[in-house]
Amino acid sequence: MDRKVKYKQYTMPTGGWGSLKSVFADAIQQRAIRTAPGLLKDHNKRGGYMCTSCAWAKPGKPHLGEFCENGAKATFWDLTAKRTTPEFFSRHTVRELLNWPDYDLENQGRLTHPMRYDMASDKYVEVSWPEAFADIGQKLKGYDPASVVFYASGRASLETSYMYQLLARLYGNNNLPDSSNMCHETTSVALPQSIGTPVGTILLEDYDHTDCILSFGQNVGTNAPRLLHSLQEVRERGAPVIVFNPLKERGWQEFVNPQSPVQMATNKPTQIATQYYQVSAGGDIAVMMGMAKLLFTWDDEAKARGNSRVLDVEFIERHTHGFEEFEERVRAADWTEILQVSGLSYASIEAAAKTYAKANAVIAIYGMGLTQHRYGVSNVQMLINLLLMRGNIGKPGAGICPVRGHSNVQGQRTVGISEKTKLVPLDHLAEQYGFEPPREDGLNTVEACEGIVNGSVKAFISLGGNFVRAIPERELMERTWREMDLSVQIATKLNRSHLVVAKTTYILPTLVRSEIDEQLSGPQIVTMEDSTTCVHASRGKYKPAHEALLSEPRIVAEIAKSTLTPNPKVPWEEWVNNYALVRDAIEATYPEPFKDFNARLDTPGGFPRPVAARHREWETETGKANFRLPKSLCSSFAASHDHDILRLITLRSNDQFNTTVYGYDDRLRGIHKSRMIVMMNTDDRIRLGIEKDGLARMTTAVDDGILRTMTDFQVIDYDIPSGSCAAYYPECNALIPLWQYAEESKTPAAKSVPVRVERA
Ligand SMILES: Nc1nc2c(c(=O)[nH]1)N[C@H]1C(S)=C(S)[C@@H](COP(=O)(O)OP(=O)(O)OC[C@H]3O[C@@H](n4cnc5c(=O)[nH]c(N)nc54)[C@H](O)[C@@H]3O)O[C@H]1N2
Ligand SMILES: Nc1nc2c(c(=O)[nH]1)N[C@H]1C(S)=C(S)[C@@H](COP(=O)(O)OP(=O)(O)OC[C@H]3O[C@@H](n4cnc5c(=O)[nH]c(N)nc54)[C@H](O)[C@@H]3O)O[C@H]1N2
Ligand SMILES: [Mo]
Repeated sequence: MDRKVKYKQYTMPTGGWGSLKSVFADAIQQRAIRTAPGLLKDHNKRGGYMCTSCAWAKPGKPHLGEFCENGAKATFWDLTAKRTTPEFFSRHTVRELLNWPDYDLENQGRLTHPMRYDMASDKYVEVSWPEAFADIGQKLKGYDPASVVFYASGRASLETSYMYQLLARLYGNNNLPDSSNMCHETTSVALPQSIGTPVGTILLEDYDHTDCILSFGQNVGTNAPRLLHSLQEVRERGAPVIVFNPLKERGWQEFVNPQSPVQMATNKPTQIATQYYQVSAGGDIAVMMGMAKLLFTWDDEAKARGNSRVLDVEFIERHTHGFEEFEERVRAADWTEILQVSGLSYASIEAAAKTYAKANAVIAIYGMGLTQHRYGVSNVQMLINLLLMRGNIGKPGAGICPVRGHSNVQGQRTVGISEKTKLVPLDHLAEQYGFEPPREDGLNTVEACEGIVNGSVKAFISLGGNFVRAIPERELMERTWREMDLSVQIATKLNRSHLVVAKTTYILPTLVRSEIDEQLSGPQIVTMEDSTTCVHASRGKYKPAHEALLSEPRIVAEIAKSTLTPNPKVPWEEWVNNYALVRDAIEATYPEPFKDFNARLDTPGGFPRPVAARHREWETETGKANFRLPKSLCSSFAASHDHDILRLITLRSNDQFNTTVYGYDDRLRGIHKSRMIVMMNTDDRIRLGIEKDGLARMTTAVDDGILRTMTDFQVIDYDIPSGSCAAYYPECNALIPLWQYAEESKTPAAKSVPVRVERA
């Protein structure tokens, strides 16, 4: 191992000077100040561009600097002065580049020219755009449509995404997996069954009215730092914040707002969590079951004494379905099991339930800690049950708040990027464009992987992302990926998915959102939808990294034109000349959510899409909000009686955006200089015979005939519940079996991989 890890618990608040220092270091390293003068002043502002990092809401009245440390980093890496040119590719074979770490690949900077892999020299060579499109079109024409996958990572705009889904459907399939399949797909399955909407119900202003926050499995300081602005205000009003997370994440503990001169001068942090509980990985259903049990007990007592009820009886009666079965299940649940699975004490669960029961309007926030488990759907539905018990949906200051990932991942689903046909208005598309769309469901991420493994997927088009690195089962996937016929990678920076080549592989470089996108009708606007369903316009401000770059809509349109028989109703060329026409087309397909789309582009704070559950209208089969029974008390794989098998959580450091690794420091967790670490409970480490600061090997503890093992992890004694351990994504993806995913949603269960950890 070349880098010896340094670990020292971080005691500074999130934000504050630590954050500013890190932003400056990054700006200098990427030399972005030179390429983008006035950097960040237009960030997330009306008339400016929307951040390319996370999907958190953008307020109607932005702060002077409406960005966070990680949004700034993402922007510097987009606007870097560094370039990955044809000359770079002529100097390095793909075999050589395959040995480079993710950090070094992306740190070469922006891709500048379309490139095609040349097997004879094992290098990428420059190709002209027309030649690339002609060849891709030619090849696509030759395949059975069922054997082609159109993947999207959640960054592309609503305009590009709409064009892309139409391309797939005109081509003849619904094979439109996207990054959300690995992420909040669990949400998209769980919420419609419970409350009849696939998205969260809160708007940013609900944070002004809430009087309690519940947080499960989300790391705010790293993955949605601007949400801390709202949380800080909630805390300043004195409302409690209850956090459940196996790790003591700094962002949920203390925050110094870099926007506040007083706080910066005094360095006096706002305490965020008022109660913090280190639940075991996979223990959340048990926690919520315990809380629900207590609510019933206290409600019984209130009823007996003639006091006001703990349950919102009127809401339950009028708005919900399935309450009796739920009540029965909760009353029957066994405390011993609840405490064992959750890893928490009775007193802790009781204290959390007490705070919850006192509040009139509660927002429940959650992230990958709930969605990426075998029973992730039950995790989310149990959280909804808890909210429903006290009428915490559809009133000001209350609701469910899934914190989405990529900046337009939610929006891509809204405009038709979905493998599930029931979510797409196919009849409408058929009429609008005069064609018969394919009616069978397409492949999601896991099914696309299965298709690659069994050879039925021949071609893979990737609209952004780093699929090979983001998916589970690395070894098998990389091996079988090479058997594919065609891989087309629309990208901004070099990553491993470009280096694991198919028989024919193209890299097609594109603009980033903060760059000026000049087309025939002038500079273009694109749009995206945030985590709270608000749609924002984004205008690029900076000169493109290279004149050879094409925009994403242009690339999608050119692939379409070279592949499909011309259809006069689909004006690819006019759309690219003027994206406002694509927005008109989106409005025609989705008249209600996108009414007056072009006229509403600059609504301060974005314009919200309608969500019926916000008004207590339930678009479910029962016409009510449904209490749903959890499949198990433990959301992870069957509780093992073998104490030597730990549950591995694979998560993000503070220095990465998914597979884009910005550096080797995870400042907020105090981990520096290496990502090859495993955070362990000291008792577990000693029991397993691993010395302090020693090296460990991790092996997946499943019995399916495949050996998945990785070595050279440096062990860190960390404050994490016994039985759980944590290490970084994407390094650990080699340990995750492809078949280990959430039931119903097929989201890979990246938060509870059963592993044996041994001395290396
Ligand atoms: N800077 C930055 N921002 C990002 C990203 C990034 O990589 N970098 N990625 C974006 C994307 S695509 C997404 S999806 C989001 C992801 O943002 P998050 O949802 O925050 O995802 P993770 O970093 O994977 O961390 C999940 C958290 O869940 C906790 N956890 C793990 N298992 C459990 C469990 O069983 N129960 C509970 N209660 N907690 C658990 C972990 O300790 C961790 O704090 O962030 C987005 N924003
Ligand atoms: N073990 C484990 N695995 C996980 C997760 C986990 O928590 N644990 N999280 C999962 C989650 S939540 C997600 S969302 C996926 C992420 O999966 P992906 O979305 O596929 O991966 P990213 O790392 O976000 O993709 C980064 C690449 O996107 C390209 N790119 C960046 N910006 C643009 C752009 O504007 N346009 C285009 N065309 N390309 C661009 C760059 O070339 C960059 O290299 O990973 C999943 N995998
Ligand atoms: Mo994600």
